[in-house]
Amino acid sequence: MLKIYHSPGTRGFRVIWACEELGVPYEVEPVDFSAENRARPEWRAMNPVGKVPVMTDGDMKMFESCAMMQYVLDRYGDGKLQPAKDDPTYAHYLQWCWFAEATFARPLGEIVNHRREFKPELDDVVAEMKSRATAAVHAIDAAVADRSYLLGDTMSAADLSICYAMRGYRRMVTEDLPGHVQGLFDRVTALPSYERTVAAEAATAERLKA
Ligand SMILES: N[C@@H](CCC(=O)N[C@@H](CS)C(=O)NCC(=O)O)C(=O)O
Repeated sequence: MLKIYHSPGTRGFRVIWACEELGVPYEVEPVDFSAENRARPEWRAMNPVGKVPVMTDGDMKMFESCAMMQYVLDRYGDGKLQPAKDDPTYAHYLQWCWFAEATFARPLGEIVNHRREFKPELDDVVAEMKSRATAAVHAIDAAVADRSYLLGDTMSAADLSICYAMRGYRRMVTEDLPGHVQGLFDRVTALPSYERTVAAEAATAERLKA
């Protein structure tokens, strides 16, 4: 069984969401997100840079949330949520999956890190990161101007991954999304799998409190 080591509000969300949308069984192992816990040698043995999430599947252990999503899709997805490799949309599928983390979530992560580590004296850095994240949102808006999902009429894991990061954007930058992006976000977060993922997060938070 897949085990997702997750702290509420963090990137394990997109992996849980993919499992929920595919109906792939998984269990969540709650992780205390404190810097102290993530610095422990036991956690460093799970994730060598002290971040979350981590996922295991039997003896296999991996970190990097988008790679986890892709693993779940390839191994257990039965061709769902991604185009076939010879499909004309495959290149853009890869593009948006990588964009979700490397280009969009990255400046959002830096906002969190700068606020936590350096406090307000780095306001200029935060403003720059907000502007980079906003440029990413405009790129997504243009991409979905003539379609329901990033690849056209069919939703893929790229939409889930982008909309996971969009939650952070709405929290940290603005809830006021450009129109096409708002449509994408509304469609994807209306999925029952989204609600189940939010519920899994809440249950994880409760377990950490207990
Ligand atoms: N690219 C990595 C990023 C992992 C990451 O930055 N996780 C955040 C939580 S969402 C974290 O652990 N931050 C703590 C830190 O960077 O100190 C992934 O997608 O798994």
